[in-house]
Amino acid sequence: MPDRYAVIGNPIAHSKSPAIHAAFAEQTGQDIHYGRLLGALDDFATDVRRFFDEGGRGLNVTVPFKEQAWDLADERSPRAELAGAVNTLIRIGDSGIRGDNTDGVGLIRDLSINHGFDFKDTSVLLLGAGGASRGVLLPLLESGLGRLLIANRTAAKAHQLAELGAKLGPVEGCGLDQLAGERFDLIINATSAGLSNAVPPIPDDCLASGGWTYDMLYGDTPTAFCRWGAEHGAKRTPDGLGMLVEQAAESFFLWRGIRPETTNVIKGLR
Ligand code: SKM
Repeated sequence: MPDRYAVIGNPIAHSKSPAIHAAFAEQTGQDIHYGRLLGALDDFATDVRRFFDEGGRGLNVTVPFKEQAWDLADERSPRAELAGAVNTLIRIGDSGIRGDNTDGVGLIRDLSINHGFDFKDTSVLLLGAGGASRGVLLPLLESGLGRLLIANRTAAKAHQLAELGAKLGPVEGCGLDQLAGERFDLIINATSAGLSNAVPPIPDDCLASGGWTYDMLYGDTPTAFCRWGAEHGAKRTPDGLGMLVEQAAESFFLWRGIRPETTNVIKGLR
């Protein structure tokens, strides 16, 4: 019998995780089955406990359950602790569950290894102060960047998130309307504006010459924020598909102790 894993979310039909992990399993010769679970909006914890009670070995957790998964975990990694959200659950011992968050490391690996972005001493703008931003805060602060500015429509939320990271690295918060005169080497979109094909309202000239944009969202065609980058002279404009594959690779590593190859898996999803 293969070891069982799954991704749990609501909705879940769109998830590419089963295809990604099937590719990892085939490539590394691991005997696993990775499925999709539609979590009950009012009873996520029961679904998770049932999965593990029935012998499941690990879960990826996606929207809207990452904060509930954080609560449910018996122990958590430092990066999950700061993220306030968990996207990877791992069975420990006979009945324990460990929570981790692989989204941030996925972002950093995609940008630095797959695309060749050098974070050292760069000035980075992170758009949005919700769960997606919080989830990547610690790995961003550990990337070697010179300055991180979190900008959000409600400035107070950006300040709160910046305060969480302030002991760990050079981070500040501000309102989206306070960016005039600023220039960034990298602008990361962690808002969900793109889901309605919109772009956060930022100044036309806030990308430094040779600067990059990165959209955590992905799509079959360039996302609204990738198009914004291209129209504003960005040198490169990756979307979040590589991040999705890299966070999956990190989860696979946590579960199986093997780091899968990702380049061909990303290509296969395009
Ligand atoms: O954090 C990831 C999660 O592990 C899986 C996922 C998906 O399957 O769409 C998306 C992200 O939330």
